Amino acid sequence: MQVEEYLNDIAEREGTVHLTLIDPASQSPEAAAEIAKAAVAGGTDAILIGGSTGAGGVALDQTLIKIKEEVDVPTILFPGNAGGVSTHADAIFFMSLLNSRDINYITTNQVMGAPIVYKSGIEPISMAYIITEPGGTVGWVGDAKLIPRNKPELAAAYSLAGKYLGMHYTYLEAGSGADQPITPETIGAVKHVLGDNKLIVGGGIRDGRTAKICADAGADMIVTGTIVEETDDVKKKIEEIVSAIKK
Ligand code: 1GP
Repeated sequence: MQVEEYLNDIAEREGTVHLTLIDPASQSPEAAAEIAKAAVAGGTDAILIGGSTGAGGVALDQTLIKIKEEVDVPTILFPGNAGGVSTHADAIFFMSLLNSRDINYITTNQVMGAPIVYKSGIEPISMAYIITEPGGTVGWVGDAKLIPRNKPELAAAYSLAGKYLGMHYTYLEAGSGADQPITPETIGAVKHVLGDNKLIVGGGIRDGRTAKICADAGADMIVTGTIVEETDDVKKKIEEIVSAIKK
């Protein structure tokens, strides 16, 4: 089954998808594979692989190879730039940072990466990427004109533009390690205009309660990354979040 269909099917049947983000720059490929294995045991639906800095090249390829030896769920690239493409993944979030001030993050990296994706046969999943305050490293690197936390209508307008441009998914990002996730008001306003188009929410989600607030507000998919790097028990932590967001 295609990865996009796999994710959409889970969103329909189980209410919400859980995605575990692993940054290849944060640990060895072997350690990343152990995290992925524990996250899958905890109920995560797919592994996202990417990061804003140092997340390409040999580290990315080796991390994917080791993860695929340990888990059967799809591996999806979440690239910070064209260097975040690897032929070892199953799919790629083929994304444009809609609120960047830098054309490199809106179209140029996509132009550089597209021929590699075409030749590799990995599945592109078109996605609008929108960063809100506080934005973190990805907001700085991507030169995003951060959407204020109290301006849901701006996030909704960006999301609608992405939908009208034909993007299937919308990713609302608060930045990895954000002190607070996207507000329920913003999530609700965006989901309202997206309708059946899928909404991914990430950044600053650290527990089941917060994940459930985001899911109840309208998120179809929840991404967590920092918690798997910080916790001593990845399986238990992912179980806590997955059990809070699934029907
Ligand atoms: C970052 O949204 C993801 O791109 C995940 O954020 O690391 O805060 O879970 P966290």
